[in-house]
Amino acid sequence: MSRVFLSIGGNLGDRFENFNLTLANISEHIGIIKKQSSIYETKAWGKENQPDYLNMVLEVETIFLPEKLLKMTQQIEINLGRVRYEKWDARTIDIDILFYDNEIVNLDYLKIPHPLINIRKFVLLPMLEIAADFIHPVLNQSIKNMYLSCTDDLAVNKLNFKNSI
Ligand code: PH2
Ligand code: MG
Ligand code: MG
Repeated sequence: MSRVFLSIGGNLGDRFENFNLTLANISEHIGIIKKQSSIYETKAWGKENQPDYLNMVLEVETIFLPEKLLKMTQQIEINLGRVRYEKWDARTIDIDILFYDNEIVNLDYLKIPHPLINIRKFVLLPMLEIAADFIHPVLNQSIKNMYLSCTDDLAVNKLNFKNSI
């Protein structure tokens, strides 16, 4: 069994329903959800003039190896109606592999840890809630330290119905 952290994000369609369906798909096809953060409403990062996102982070126990896990997350994105146009465009759902145990993967199409974790508050804040002491295997810093030194100033607001989905 491997311990993975997944970031879920989406800003198109019925965002809450898309999160519900994504969590159900992850439980059914990928593994046991051990922890889930609250849902956060966040300003679009990297590209302006988009609807606000919902974001959350999950800790999942899975038997799948990284490349297979990527395929499964991509299939769930497709099931949820995701269409890819350009980088950082609005989307119904995005599932990113943040960490896979302490492993480092450096393929063209898959980088683990996700390369942008330390500059995105919409990832660090939800992850801080469920795994503050987890150490980034490349940067050798805890989530808490990365959060405290992160200069991203886009709003990340916790919604007040923790774990209602
Ligand atoms: N994902 C992106 C680009 N920008 N901004 C927010 N707030 N949340 C996201 O999940 C997100 C983003 C590319 O994956
Ligand atoms: Mg992403
Ligand atoms: Mg992605």
